[in-house]
Amino acid sequence: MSLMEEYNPLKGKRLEILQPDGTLKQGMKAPLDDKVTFTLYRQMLFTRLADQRCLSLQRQGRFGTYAPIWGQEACQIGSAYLLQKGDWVHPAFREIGATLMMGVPLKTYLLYWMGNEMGSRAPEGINVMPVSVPVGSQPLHAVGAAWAAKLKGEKVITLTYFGDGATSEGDFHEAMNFAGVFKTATIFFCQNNQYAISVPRRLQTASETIAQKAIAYGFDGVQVDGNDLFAVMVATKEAADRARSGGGPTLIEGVTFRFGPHTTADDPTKYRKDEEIEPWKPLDPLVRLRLYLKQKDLWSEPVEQRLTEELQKEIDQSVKDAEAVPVPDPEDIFKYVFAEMTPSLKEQLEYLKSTL
Ligand SMILES: Cc1ncc(C[n+]2csc(CCOP(=O)(O)OP(=O)(O)O)c2C)c(N)n1
Repeated sequence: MSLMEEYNPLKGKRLEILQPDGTLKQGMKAPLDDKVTFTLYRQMLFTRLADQRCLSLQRQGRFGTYAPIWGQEACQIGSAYLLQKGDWVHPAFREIGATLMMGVPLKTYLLYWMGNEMGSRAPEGINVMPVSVPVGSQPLHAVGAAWAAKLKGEKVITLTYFGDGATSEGDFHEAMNFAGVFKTATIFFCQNNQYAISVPRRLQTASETIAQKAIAYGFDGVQVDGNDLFAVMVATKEAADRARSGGGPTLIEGVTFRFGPHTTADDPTKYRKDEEIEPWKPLDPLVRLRLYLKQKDLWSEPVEQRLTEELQKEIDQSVKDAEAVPVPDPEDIFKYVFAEMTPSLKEQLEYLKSTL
């Protein structure tokens, strides 16, 4: 029986492998050897530390705004790790983990949030689309790109990330429908972090799971513990194998929790009580991986300290490099919309110039 059959969302089952105490669920195997597990733990820690730095850069006025990943590292690192050269990531706006995992330099990612459009350009050969702020728009792009690749006979997968809130957008349903009909090689990764700004998951949809929405579109969906790196990887591997072999799309719902604010412009204390956050703390994706690695003598406090120092240095350098890039000309914001500026854009540009 395939994983997707066994974990058909209508059976009410959620794929879990690595338990919060760091042990494997009975009968389950780790999908990775210890060396790679450690490397991915390091990547998750890098992401968390970089995320914390982004928050503090915003608080110091050195960033415009920022949408923190805090808590969702396993969803992104476990899934992006499984992509191959030539595959594409279509992110929303919270995807620092997947973006860095794909090989985009941290400096580039920082530039985007510093307001420099050069931050939207991944280096040649690293296929990460720019941040997509309009909620739910990027699944359509991912399906279109996968369909184009299919028509060209290329075995390319597109992996798109979005939140639980995005599943209420028409775009999401159009993308799912199109992907099902044309059997595109798309992995839809919903990070169900329980909230769309202040709207809780229970007010988002009457479906019991988000994963089950795939069934209506004629393909498989699976719900996984999104704080469990191993479960995310096993589900993504099956989805990727299926997509690559022409079997079409898959919807993965990673059940997780956003520990931080929606963005730096949000105050979650207005809609979320501490009692709600507490039960999620022991489920933290980094904590359980640490416990797992500790049992194997691969993690200890001194190891964590050494790693942290090493990674903080890398982050310091990236911040320095990003801040050394000249601030873009405000006129640039008018330049990339049309080949030739429309009269109203010209008018707005003149107005902006008069105020500078
Ligand atoms: C089309 C559109 N509507 C509204 C917004 C404002 N907005 C930004 S993020 C967000 C919530 C998104 O929630 P979800 O999809 O669950 O992702 P999360 O932020 O939790 O990662 C909203 C409503 C937007 N950016 N785009």
